[in-house]
Amino acid sequence: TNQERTFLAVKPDGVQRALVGDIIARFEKRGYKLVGLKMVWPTKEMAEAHYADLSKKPFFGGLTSFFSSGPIVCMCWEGKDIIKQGRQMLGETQPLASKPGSIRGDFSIDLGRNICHGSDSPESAAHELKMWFPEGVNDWGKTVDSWVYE
Ligand code: YYY
Ligand code: MG
Repeated sequence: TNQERTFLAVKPDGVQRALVGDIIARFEKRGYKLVGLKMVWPTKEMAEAHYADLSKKPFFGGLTSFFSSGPIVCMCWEGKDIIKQGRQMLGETQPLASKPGSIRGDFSIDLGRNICHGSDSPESAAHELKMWFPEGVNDWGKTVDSWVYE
């Protein structure tokens, strides 16, 4: 099946702007299962590890300072195609390219303040979940799944 898990996070700007509940509600209402949730204030080192693949980019310093500027909300969501669907629900990296109805399209204007993070592949999801949820997540059975999946 395409049942899988992804790492999604509300970045410091989304926390400051009180968008945590709205963002969680979107995934919850869509039918996905929340299996991990916690608030973490990343150190600069954690931000640099999280965005390690972008370390050569000119915006890396600003990005990692921003990402460690306040607490983030770390989530693990589970469900069919959640990695791709999660990216779709986030919107494009560029707010200008993000359609209304997506999180970035509804709430953001500038690239460096685009509210949310989502794993972009099965490999990055596994890597990011290991990094942010080393303690593991919760394997619980969601009883409405037979009304979400055919
Ligand atoms: O995965 P996603 O967040 O959509 O984009 P990435 O290409 O992984 O970049 C991570 C993060 O870096 C992006 O959300 C905003 C920021 N950023 C930037 O500030 N300037 C760029 N030219 C590209 C990305
Ligand atoms: Mg990315």
